[in-house]
Amino acid sequence: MSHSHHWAIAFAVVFLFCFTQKAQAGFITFDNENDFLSAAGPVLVESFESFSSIAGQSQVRSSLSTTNFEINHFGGSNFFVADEPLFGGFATDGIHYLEEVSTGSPNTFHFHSFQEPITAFGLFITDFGDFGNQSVPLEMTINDSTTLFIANPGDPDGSIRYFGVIATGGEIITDVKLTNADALALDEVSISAGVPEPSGILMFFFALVLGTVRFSRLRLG
Ligand SMILES: [Ca+2]
Ligand SMILES: [Ca+2]
Repeated sequence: MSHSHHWAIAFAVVFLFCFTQKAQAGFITFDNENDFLSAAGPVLVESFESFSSIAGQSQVRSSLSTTNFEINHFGGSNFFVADEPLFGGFATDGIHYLEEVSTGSPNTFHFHSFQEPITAFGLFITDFGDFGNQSVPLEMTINDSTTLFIANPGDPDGSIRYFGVIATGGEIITDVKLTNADALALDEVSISAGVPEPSGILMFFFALVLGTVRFSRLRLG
């Protein structure tokens, strides 16, 4: 196969990939922190270490104002800043994290009022899916218009998972709602830093294309 054919394959893959991503409403999801961070580029991380906690769950909140965004909570009995592992929830960085007090149908963390438009949002979720209404999935709704499925209940007590979303094609993220019907915990909320450049995500796709071409050579060459 000639070199021109290899380039034809590469361009076809890029074209099909871009086309497919547009069809998916401009959002790509990740369940691996390293993959998310590689594609997102520079991020700001909120680990909740600077927020005071009171041992146990005596300081219940319905909102929290962080440096770069606001959090509101509705459903269930809101949340608190925990400073020790409780009920299966735990910090993934430092010792502080956010812990929902009780189950609800649904329970929602609402992230909004980002200081600048963002294109990437990711976080660690612990202790999802071991309790509460087992018919309600874990979902993330972006800009009140696109709902992304994360997982069905059924994870064991003390489980950990990562979820990240990156906007493509000029989309921005202004509003994020994380909904479930369990009492989950979260930590390390990462958002893209500053006005994004497409280079990070393009390099991620370019690596995929190179992998495809190399595979073709091995198979056909
Ligand atoms: Ca933390
Ligand atoms: Ca739970």
